[in-house]
Amino acid sequence: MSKLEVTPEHIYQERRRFIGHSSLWIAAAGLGGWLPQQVFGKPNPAYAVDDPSRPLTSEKLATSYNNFYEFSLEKDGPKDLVDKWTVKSPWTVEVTGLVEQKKTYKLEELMEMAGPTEERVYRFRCVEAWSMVVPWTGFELSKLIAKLKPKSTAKYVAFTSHANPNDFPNIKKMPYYPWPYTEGLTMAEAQHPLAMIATGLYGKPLPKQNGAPLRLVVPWKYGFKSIKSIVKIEFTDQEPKTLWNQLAPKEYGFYANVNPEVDHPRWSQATERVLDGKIFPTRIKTLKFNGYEKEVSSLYAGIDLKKFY
Ligand SMILES: Nc1nc2c(c(=O)[nH]1)N[C@H]1C(S)=C(S)[C@@H](COP(=O)(O)O)O[C@H]1N2
Ligand SMILES: [Mo]
Repeated sequence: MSKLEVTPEHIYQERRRFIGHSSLWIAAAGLGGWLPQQVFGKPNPAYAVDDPSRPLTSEKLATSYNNFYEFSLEKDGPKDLVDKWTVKSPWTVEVTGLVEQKKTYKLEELMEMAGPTEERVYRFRCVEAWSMVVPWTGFELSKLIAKLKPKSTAKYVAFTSHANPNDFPNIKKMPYYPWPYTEGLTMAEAQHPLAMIATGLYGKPLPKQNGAPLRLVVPWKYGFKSIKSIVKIEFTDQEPKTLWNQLAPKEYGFYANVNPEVDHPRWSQATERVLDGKIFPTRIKTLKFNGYEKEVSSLYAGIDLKKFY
């Protein structure tokens, strides 16, 4: 990747403004009531990354360097392999478990319940020690949870990804993985205002390789918590099993909070490689809770983060 492929923030902002006022808006409006809302969610200035050492990642890199193991273990695999997958419309999400509004919902219905979408620029840090800064469009998970009315006995929220082997080729190639991809959060984490369901990226509908049509984004945790292409949300009183924890429990815990002081058994987490397309990527210091310490540390008061990694 050359430096030219990196979109400086102001160019991206210009483009966003242009899209906002152009005929594209009218074209998108014809595709269904919910689409303009999700694509053009207004930037929320309260969630910006104002740090010159962490510029916005180029859209090209964020949509071509992916972890989506159902397609491929290679970073550049998913973006091509997704072509054969037609995202089902309407997309449905089963809401089940310890919750009053148990039902299989159309994505449009969930979006209606959660209210208008907005755009937030978040830091995103993979457990493999690379990181990006990208604008997600979506809604606060807490807003949806409030409408779904979990029972007081619910302690966790479990998420499951789509797992049709005809859509996701690597499921057939690696049948010994505990598919479907699963993840989970405590109720307090899921209700934290930073936890987001994303339906868009860079002002466009979420690309398939980034987890279309909806994914979780939990910016203070390692990227693997941000599960893609969600088909099921379950409220439960048991700590949910997660794919990575089942595969390698000593390496990938349930909490997975970004923490420069707790190394992965096989590598340091003190620094990270900026996804900038350079042959020698910029290395920066990793921030506790990925820079969201002020916002989230109270969730973990008194908890030994080395033990609950
Ligand atoms: N279903 C599913 N969700 C997933 C993954 C995956 O392989 N399958 N990879 C995770 C990991 S390890 C990371 S770092 C992020 C990557 O998201 P991105 O490709 O949009 O950057 O997705 C997470 N969500
Ligand atoms: Mo990751």
